[in-house]
Amino acid sequence: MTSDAENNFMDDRAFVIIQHHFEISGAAADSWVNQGHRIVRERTFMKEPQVSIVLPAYNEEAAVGAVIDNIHRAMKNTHYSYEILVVDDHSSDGTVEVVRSKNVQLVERPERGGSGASRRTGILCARGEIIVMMDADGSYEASDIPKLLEHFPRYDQVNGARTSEQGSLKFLRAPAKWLIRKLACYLADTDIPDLNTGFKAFKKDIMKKYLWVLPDGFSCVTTMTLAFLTNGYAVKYIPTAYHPRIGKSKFHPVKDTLSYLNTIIRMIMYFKPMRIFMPLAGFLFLFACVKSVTSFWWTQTLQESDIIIFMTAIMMASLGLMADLIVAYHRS
Ligand SMILES: Nc1nc2c(ncn2[C@@H]2O[C@H](COP(=O)(O)OP(=O)(O)OP(=O)(O)O)[C@@H](O)[C@H]2O)c(=O)[nH]1
Ligand SMILES: [Mg+2]
Repeated sequence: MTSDAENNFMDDRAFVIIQHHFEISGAAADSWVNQGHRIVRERTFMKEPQVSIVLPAYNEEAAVGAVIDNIHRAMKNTHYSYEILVVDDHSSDGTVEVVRSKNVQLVERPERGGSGASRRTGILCARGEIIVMMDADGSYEASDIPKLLEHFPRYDQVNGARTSEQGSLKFLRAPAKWLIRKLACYLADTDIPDLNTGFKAFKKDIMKKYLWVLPDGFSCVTTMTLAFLTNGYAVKYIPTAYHPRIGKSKFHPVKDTLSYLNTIIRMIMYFKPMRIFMPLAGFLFLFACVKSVTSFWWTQTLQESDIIIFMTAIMMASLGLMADLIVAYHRS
């Protein structure tokens, strides 16, 4: 509760929720009941679970009930103890009522913050050592959760890589996603079969170190993957089905695609700056060489612009080295 990462989110109003959560998970389960929440199975609340399944939800009354039932069905036959946490963001439909009627924990954010902000809240409220995240819209297969979990503790993060694109506005989103994924693969220097899957499991302690970098919006899931990849953690992908969502999508094609792009650049700048600065410096250096030779050939002298491009290449390389030094210093 008092670590730096957690303190950073007090302005996020998550603090209120965490307080609330600790009340629930401590001895004061009665106060939870008094606040109008129903405890269906005490075990879920009183014992520390091994796995926390977090569902960010905004206006998902049509799907969230079935998603919760499917998760219970999938987890029932495993040896893991678990809890389900639904993080609601001031839904204006009946999401909260549906969630309250189920055997789960409901976390209500005091103000709407976005799916990423809700995921951060979910991470802070989760009691399990492993957190599973999925959408509350019925698009992911809850029956695949055990397949993600079986790769722990060997891997630090396991992602459900979708075998088909069934998202809303897929004709607009698919090419943009492909380009962004290719850029991310180059920058992170590894193959990423599905960069923005919302179906993932990870070790809570590791993710908590990177809470400060998780954005409020949809690109949060991309950031979670890149944070692990660029910091040398073991990330695995398993194929999973993806169905068209139930209910209305909250994804904004232009705003959210731009924020994905921004996220990738930001993550690489934070964790692997040389992957951006060095190719840029190399390109400028080569360009300056070719331009200088051409200038010399025609005018027997170098032009001012040739010197400026050389200097810019050197500055880029120096900036890359300095950024890398800062990253290395912080890691140490
Ligand atoms: N708490 C919270 N959850 C949100 C918010 N916006 C979206 N979500 C949830 O985040 C999950 C992903 O949102 P979706 O609208 O399904 O976006 P998507 O999965 O990228 O796109 P689709 O292909 O349409 O499913 C869903 O469970 C949403 O209910 C929000 O502002 N707050
Ligand atoms: Mg979805």
